[in-house]
Amino acid sequence: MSLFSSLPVLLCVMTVSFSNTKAAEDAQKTCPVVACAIPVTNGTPGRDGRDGPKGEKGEPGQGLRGSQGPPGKMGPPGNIGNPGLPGPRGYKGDRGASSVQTFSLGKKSGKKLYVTNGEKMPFSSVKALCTALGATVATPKNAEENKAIQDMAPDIAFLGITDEVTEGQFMYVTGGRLGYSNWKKNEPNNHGSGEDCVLLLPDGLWNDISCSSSFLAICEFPS
Ligand code: MAN
Ligand code: CA
Repeated sequence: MSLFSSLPVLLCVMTVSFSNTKAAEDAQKTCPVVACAIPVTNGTPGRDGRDGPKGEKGEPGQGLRGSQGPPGKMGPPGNIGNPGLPGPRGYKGDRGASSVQTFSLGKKSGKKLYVTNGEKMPFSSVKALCTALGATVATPKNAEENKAIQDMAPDIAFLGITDEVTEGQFMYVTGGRLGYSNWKKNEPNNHGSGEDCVLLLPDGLWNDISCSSSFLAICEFPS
């Protein structure tokens, strides 16, 4: 390559490399215009270079924000949680139904004490109840006791007398034949399919009745 052909290129490079205006002017004085004005036939443009590196993320846009989309689908259920703490202590419950505490004291007659819980039940239950109390079914042995039971009884009650062992032969359930009775007129009549138990009616008179029917339970304590 000759010096002549390489000079314009060199000078032009010098022209654009000056950053100082004064120096650039000086360079223009020393750089013949003709040198940079040499007609150059441009070649065809080169191919595009490769893509540069990715730029930084831009600032958020200024446009209006769109409306909120619909809710997404429900996710899967979570794991079962731990058991909770024990709850507070509950209120005290009601008193039981068939406790000795529910009996009310009856009237004393001589040495006897009569008690009732006001419940009606078959004769077998009356016997079981009085036995559980350490007592026996109320059994008047004379007119005074009969009156005492009549006065404290709030309703028709069973007496501790039956003819279950021998029909027509009434006896005390504690044993022994009757020494006192107060039958209503035409009683005992063993009505219907049979009546082996005895009721004390509100007027103090007695009537035989089925032992499976339910009437008031009255028990008696000695002494
Ligand atoms: C009537 C009379 C009584 C009998 C009762 C049975 O009152 O016949 O003798 O015990 O019925 O319900
Ligand atoms: Ca009868």
